[in-house]
Amino acid sequence: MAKIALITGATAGIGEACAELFARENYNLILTGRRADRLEKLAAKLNKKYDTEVAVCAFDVRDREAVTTNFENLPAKWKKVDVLINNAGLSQGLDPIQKGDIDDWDTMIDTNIKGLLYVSRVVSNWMIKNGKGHIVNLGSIAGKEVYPNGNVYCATKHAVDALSKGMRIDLVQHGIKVTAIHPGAVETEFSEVRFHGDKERAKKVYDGFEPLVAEDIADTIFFVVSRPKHVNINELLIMPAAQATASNIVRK
Ligand code: NDP
Ligand code: 8X3
Repeated sequence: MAKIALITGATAGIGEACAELFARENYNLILTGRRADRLEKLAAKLNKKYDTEVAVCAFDVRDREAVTTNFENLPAKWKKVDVLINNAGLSQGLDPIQKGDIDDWDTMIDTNIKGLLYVSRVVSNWMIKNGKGHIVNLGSIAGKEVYPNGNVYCATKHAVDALSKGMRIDLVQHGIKVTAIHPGAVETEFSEVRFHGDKERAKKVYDGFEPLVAEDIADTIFFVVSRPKHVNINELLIMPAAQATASNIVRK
């Protein structure tokens, strides 16, 4: 029987690349995100290209009720999730703490921390029932370091780091592995979202050096979940070769 991966935030970037790779590797997929049209298009493409089965659930991870209802309404066969990729997340704004937009702060905290928790609460119980599973949380270099004006985004990713450690302790007795992946700069829609749709400013983030691409992270996640049963990679920090720390990037 094909394994099942549940990927949050599959409408773009790292989540979409994971969907493509896991489909190629014969997984059936549960894909989530807010943009239903993108989910439908991706599902149709993967279904045709790889003959994979895809279930889509369009909802906002900040909506606790929607998370629970969408997942609990899935047919029983979809609840045998082998891999959960907690990827949905975002940054909004890049301002000093005294000038930060409080709505942006709420959005980041509600999505990156609370959304991840709502999803994990449901799916970890399915995994406990199945006696196995692997949860992969998307942290960030921002969860390991703090950079100027990164304040609240960095705090949410530090929380993901702590939650990954906590989840590992709580779930190890149930045969569930937990891994945190911490990427440096990956060129996706991330910066466009951070700068509220300002494409010019977003592009400049990646000028003059070669950033990671979403497929690099998908490859890494697939590597992590395909280790032998007795092996777990607790966490993995992956950076562009030109980036030494969160703010030290060699630009040519
Ligand atoms: P993208 O903006 O390209 O993709 C983000 C995904 O998250 C989209 O599919 C989006 O879907 C989904 N998402 C955002 N908010 C919500 C929400 N409220 N409800 C449901 N889904 C949501 O960014 P990336 O692929 O780069 O980011 C993926 C993860 O990787 C994030 O957690 C990010 O913090 C992390 N990361 C990114 C790095 C980078 O440099 N790009 C580096 C380190 C970590 P939709 O809008 O359709 O809801
Ligand atoms: C995304 C990478 O350096 O912009 O998490 O925080 S960074």
